Formats: sequence, structure tokens, C-alpha cells
Amino acid sequence: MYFVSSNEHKFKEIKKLLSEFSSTPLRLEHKKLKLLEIQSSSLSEVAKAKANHAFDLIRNEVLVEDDGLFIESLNNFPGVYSSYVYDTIGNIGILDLLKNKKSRKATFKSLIAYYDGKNLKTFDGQVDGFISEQMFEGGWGFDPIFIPEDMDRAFAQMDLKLKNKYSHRKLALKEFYSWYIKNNVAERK
Ligand code: ITT
Repeated sequence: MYFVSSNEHKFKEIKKLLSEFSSTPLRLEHKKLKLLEIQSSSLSEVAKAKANHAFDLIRNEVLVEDDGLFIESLNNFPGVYSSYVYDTIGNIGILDLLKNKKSRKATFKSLIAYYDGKNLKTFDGQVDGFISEQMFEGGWGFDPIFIPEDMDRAFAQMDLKLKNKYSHRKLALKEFYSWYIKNNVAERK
């Protein structure tokens, strides 16, 4: 199975998680490609379109992921536009937008989609938390500004093991993994 994404960090986290879920981990390889991201207000629709595009390119079982950071006081912005917002205003821009806001509540969401040409399935995971007042060193993407609920530090300040314990990605991947093992999709074909 191929994990199709332009983002190496995602793959690294997923590989580690899979190795922890079971002693016989899924064989997953990284295909580093940037997939089409359709305009939609739903992460799930974006993830499904990515899965379709990935399958068209690879013609093999594929796994893709679409994430979004939803900030409550910004009416859930940047949400599905997270990638674009990260590339344009970045974390500093987000901290600026929150300067005079009372609430810093945010939710990180992960949508994982699996497609083998017949079965198209999505799995979601989310972690509630807060946007920090300052940027922390380390991590990638929004890690420097996202603090999971009940934690005293940002994702950026966690090692891979700790981040994987709390992440949106872990929850979505776990759902996928349970479904995949139960349905043994690969063997049915
Ligand atoms: P793809 O090629 O897989 O689409 P991407 O980096 O464009 O990779 P997304 O659109 O799914 O990924 O992610 C939206 C944004 O959220 C993007 O800027 C990511 O860097 C960021 N992001 C996703 N998961 C994250 C995590 O665990 N920690 C920090 N930032 C994250």
C-alpha cells in the first residue's frame, strides 16, 4: 500500500504509529507526490478527491490524508484552507489574527482516505486544544503553535512518541487500521 503525500513528516509519524499498533505492521511505502486539492468546505470531500487522484496515478491500494486546523474564534478558519494559510501567512500570521481574541480554542482534524479502486473509505480523528501565545521551537507545520488540551506543551515540544499519543493523526489512523484488519480488504480481492 502507498501513502501518497508531499509531506514527509506525515509519513514518518504514520510509519511509527503503524509499528506500534501491531507486531505485524502494514507494509506502507511513501509516494511523494502533491495531489490535487479540490475546493470544498469538507475535509472528507477533499480527502476522497485526493484518494481518487492518487489511485489514478498509482493504480494500487492508496492511503492519503487531509488535515485542517479549526480555530473557534476565527469561525473555524483556516480549516480546509490550512495548507494555503500555512504557506502564505504562516504561524506568525495566525498569532497576529488572534491578538485581540479572548478564546484561543482550536481543533486539529485528520481525515484519512483509503481507496483500492473499489472501496473508498474515510476515517477521522481530532484533537481539541489551544493556539499558544507564542511560537515554540521544533516540530513542523502548526506544531509550534498548537497545544493539545490538558497538556503543558505544544506539539513542537514533544518527541515523536508523545505527539503520536495525542495526535489527530493517531486517532484517524487507528480507525483505518482496525477497519482494514477486520475487513482484510487486500485478501478479499
Ligand atoms: P499533502 O501532500 O499530504 O496534502 P500537506 O502538507 O499539503 O500534505 P494537508 O493539506 O493535509 O497537508 O495539511 C494542511 C496543513 O496542516 C499543512 O500546512 C500541514 O503542514 C499542516 N499539518 C497537518 N498535520 C499536522 C501536524 O500533525 N502538525 C503540524 N502541522 C500539521
